Amino acid sequence: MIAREGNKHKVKDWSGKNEKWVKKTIFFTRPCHSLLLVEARENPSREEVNVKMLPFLYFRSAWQENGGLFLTAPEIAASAPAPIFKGRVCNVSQSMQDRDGKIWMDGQFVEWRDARVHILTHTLHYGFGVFEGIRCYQTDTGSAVFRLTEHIDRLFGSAHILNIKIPFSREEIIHACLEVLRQNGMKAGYLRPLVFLGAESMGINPKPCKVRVAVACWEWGAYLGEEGMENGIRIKTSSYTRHHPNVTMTRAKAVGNYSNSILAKTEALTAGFDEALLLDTEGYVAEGSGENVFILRKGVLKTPPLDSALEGITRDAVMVLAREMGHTVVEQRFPRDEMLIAEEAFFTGTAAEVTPIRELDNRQIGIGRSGPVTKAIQKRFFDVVHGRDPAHKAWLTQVY
Ligand code: PPE
Repeated sequence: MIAREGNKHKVKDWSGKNEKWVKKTIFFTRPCHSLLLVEARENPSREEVNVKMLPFLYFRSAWQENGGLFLTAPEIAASAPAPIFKGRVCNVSQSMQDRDGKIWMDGQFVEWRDARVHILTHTLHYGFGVFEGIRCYQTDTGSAVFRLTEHIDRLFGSAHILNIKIPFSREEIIHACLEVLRQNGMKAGYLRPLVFLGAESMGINPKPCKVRVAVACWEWGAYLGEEGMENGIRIKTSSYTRHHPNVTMTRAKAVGNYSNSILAKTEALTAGFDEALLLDTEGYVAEGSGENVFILRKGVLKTPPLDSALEGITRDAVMVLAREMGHTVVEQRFPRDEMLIAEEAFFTGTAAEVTPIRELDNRQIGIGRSGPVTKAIQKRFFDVVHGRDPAHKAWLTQVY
């Protein structure tokens, strides 16, 4: 039973035995997974936002008894007082390991909570493995995965670059991706295929280790926040340089490459920005920690060549769509000062989709919010992924 008095709510704690009053209680649900109770004190820091999972039945009765104080994450973003969440609602999430559902591992489905590896797993120690990130969207005629074949081709290409032989065929991995969505009843979400080395042996030489493959899926909202998607994000030039192709091979979407991304991302977040902009070894703009970058400069769309940036599949889609829309698109190096005086800028990525950039290093870019070209490309992109554009149906693989 949840009592309400003004803006205070009486809630049971995790054990269900003790009751206390909290200032603000917000419920939201993530279909297919457990439900969340977010309990926030007035003006807490982000770390103090206390996230607890409650059993489904408790939640359902709480919801009924409470007359529907039951919000989705975007609704919280819209309704929560700004100081409580500081626009970072989508970063409040439950543990990845403690969920209901199924994960595909080495050819079969296992219970979500049983999808474990041994602590001496080679990839955990040396960061040698490859992965993918793929999105599934709802369309008018059911759910569909965006550019599934291209993602699986890149996965096999990444493994080939690292000399890892995937013990499954492309068709088998494609089937695993579709089936994991079906087994979890997921209508829209993010797919994560991972190729990693097992725990057969320690030491740098990976040869004795078995190559293992997993595919998981989960709900993933706007990667850089709903607000960022609408109005643009603030980014900071990183003190970390993007990979040189002879240091880690950048065409591969390799696990180990992400130490560089994590360093850049955390540096940017700590400094109060939303994302990092990494420069290449020559000092030219390369990409974000998990996104490719575009600028509009003197009416021309520019994106850096693939010297050190990942060969993004969204980047490719956006180049195709922008050209169809009549824009000139070039793959050309540009320095960060050119980005400062660009008319518009945006990031692309599977997770980030098309996210406008409104500020770099505390300088406004263009009008300081999402510009007209970015908006039009973003709209076209969302039309395509949601199956509203017949010209690009071939990019969609039907799930249901
Ligand atoms: N660069 C990097 C470094 C990168 O990680 C991504 C994807 C891209 C560019 C864009 O590539 P594509 O998704 O094919 O358009 N980053 C993935 C991982 C994000 C994460 O936080 O995990 C993604 O978007 O799925």
